Amino acid sequence: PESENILSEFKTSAVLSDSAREKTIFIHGKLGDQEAVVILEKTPIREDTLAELFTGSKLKLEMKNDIYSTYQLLAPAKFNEIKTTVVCPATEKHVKKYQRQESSLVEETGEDYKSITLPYIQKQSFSVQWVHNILDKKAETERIVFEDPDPDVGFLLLPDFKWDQKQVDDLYLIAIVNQRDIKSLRDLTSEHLPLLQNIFQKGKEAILQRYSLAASKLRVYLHYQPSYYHLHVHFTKLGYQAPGCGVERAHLLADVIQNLQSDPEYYKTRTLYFPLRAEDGLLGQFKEAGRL
Ligand code: M7G
Repeated sequence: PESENILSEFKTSAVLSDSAREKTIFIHGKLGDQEAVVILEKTPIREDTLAELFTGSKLKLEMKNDIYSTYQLLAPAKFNEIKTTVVCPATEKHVKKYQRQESSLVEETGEDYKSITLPYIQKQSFSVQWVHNILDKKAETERIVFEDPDPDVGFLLLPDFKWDQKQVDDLYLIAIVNQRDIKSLRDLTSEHLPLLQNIFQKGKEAILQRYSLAASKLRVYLHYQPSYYHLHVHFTKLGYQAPGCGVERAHLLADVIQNLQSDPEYYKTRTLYFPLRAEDGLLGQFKEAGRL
């Protein structure tokens, strides 16, 4: 556990977005001479710590009226933790990813994918170095929840970095496939059914074992477009609205499997719909091609 505070050197240049309801703030700034994005998030209040919270805190009365009263609860330091994510050095693309922006829905035919999207993502997408570090056991090794080492159908299951693993209510894991050349949903054909079925089956079993959460409580899906073009599957708790996970980008793994069973080329040929943010370079490419 690192205790040095790199953030004491942080110089804020702009608030990219914030939400009082989600209790988050996304900040762009500098750490030394490097660009950085810092994300702060107040963590949920956990039922299993309530007794400790109530006995260990001080109450400061704010107002009282009839049967109503409001207080400020002065809780011990450990209850005031703020989950903090630092991206440094951050690219221009990271800054844009976290900026509040208007979105437009794009219609991408199989042809559009080949002529517009693919050339763009081949030169413009986020590095997947962090994914390779996980597969090569150079990072997050102690966080691995389940591993199937098979080179074709194997994958690694581990907590998404959005989840602090303190409570199951906001459970969020990702399964990263061992194969390195599957970029996204668009690359999937019926050949990949054994891989997808393996992830679905073993991922659910591993989550039941580790977190006692039944398969019927899970939302298992892929994003299209993803941010990172190395195939991965999201496992979240049903009912948890993970930030940045709008319905338009999500494709349920169960549906993906069925679609490939009925048409081996389903994801190569179908028109797919997804939102792109105003500043996303890919949106510019669709506009330039007269597809928007
Ligand atoms: P995505 O659908 O490609 O992008 O999912 P999104 O972020 O637009 O949803 C990638 C997932 O990987 C997201 O849920 C991220 O929170 C997660 N993720 C990203 N990074 C850089 C890391 C990381 O370094 N470690 C872990 N464990 N998860 C990450």
